[in-house]
Amino acid sequence: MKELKISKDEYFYGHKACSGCGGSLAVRLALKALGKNTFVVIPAGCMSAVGFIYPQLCFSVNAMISQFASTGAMLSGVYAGAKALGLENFNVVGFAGDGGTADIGLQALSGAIDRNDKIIYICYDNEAYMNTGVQQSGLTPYGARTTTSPAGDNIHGSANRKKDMFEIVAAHKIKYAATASIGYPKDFINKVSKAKEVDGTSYIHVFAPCPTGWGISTSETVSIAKEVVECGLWYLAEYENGEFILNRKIEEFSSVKNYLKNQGRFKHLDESDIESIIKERDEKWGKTLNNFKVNEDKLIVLNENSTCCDK
Ligand SMILES: Cc1ncc(C[n+]2csc(CCOP(=O)(O)OP(=O)(O)O)c2C)c(N)n1
Ligand code: SF4
Ligand SMILES: [Mg+2]
Repeated sequence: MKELKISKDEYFYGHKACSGCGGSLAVRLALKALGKNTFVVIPAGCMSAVGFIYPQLCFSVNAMISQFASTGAMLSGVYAGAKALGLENFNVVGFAGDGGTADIGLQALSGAIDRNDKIIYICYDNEAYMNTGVQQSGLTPYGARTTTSPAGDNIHGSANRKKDMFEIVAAHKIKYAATASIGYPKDFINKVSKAKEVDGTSYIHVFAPCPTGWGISTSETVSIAKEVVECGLWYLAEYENGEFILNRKIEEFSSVKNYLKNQGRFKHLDESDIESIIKERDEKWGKTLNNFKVNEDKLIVLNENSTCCDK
């Protein structure tokens, strides 16, 4: 049984995120894994809006806001600057939303992976542009209602399919990439700890529900982030040394319908919409995920016996 030690130190607290915000939990947990010698870059989006309210900066590590499109470029710049100052043993991490990653920030991320500086890029995926009022992004799933993909008699929410961001990043032959979910916090922390040791660029894509934009109760964030993995619409995986590894193989999926119908953004979906989502899930698992090597050993979530202090 693996034992995971989670630091009691807090590096992101007093922020103004909505109750139950999955993105803020992702930032908090990742910083526990990275520790105090960390530089944080956050582009325009919810995490910068809720974390940098003068005079109540909510980071106890160095943190700065980048332009919306530039997280990858700024991470490289911060890394170069710290090196030029002669610093050693530091982490440089970016936390960008799904819009900031899969849409407007994609080229900067791609360039950063090419440069292969020792930086960590974390995409907290709440599946829409939340900070500006829930607009559809390239990572909004099929059928989700947003303010730019409304639901009515003729249109049933987003007609687009979620981009395979993890695979897009892996196609760059990055040193280390992983998917995670805040429903599996130990797995997520473990992956961030692993990224910290990578001698080059790493990328973690963490599923992070948003009660405000999704129409769920604030107490359901973690259970929904778990359910999405159990029903097969999200997956826990790694890409390392050119190999794909699945960290959680689902023998029997839980109900996709239950997952969708618990969320206001999917309430309008009819049976044929749900069938189409299930078909797409089965194709993804059939063509891609079932071909990944399986190593559930790396998934520290099934045993809950962890310690809560790194002293
Ligand atoms: C160049 C530019 N275009 C648009 C905006 C407006 N803007 C600020 S935050 C944001 C949404 C960010 O969405 P996402 O990256 O998914 O993060 P979230 O707000 O969901 O956390 C937008 C469109 C901006 N700040 N800069
Ligand atoms: S709108 Fe969503 S992502 Fe933004 S702070 Fe609130 S819960 Fe978090
Ligand atoms: Mg978003």
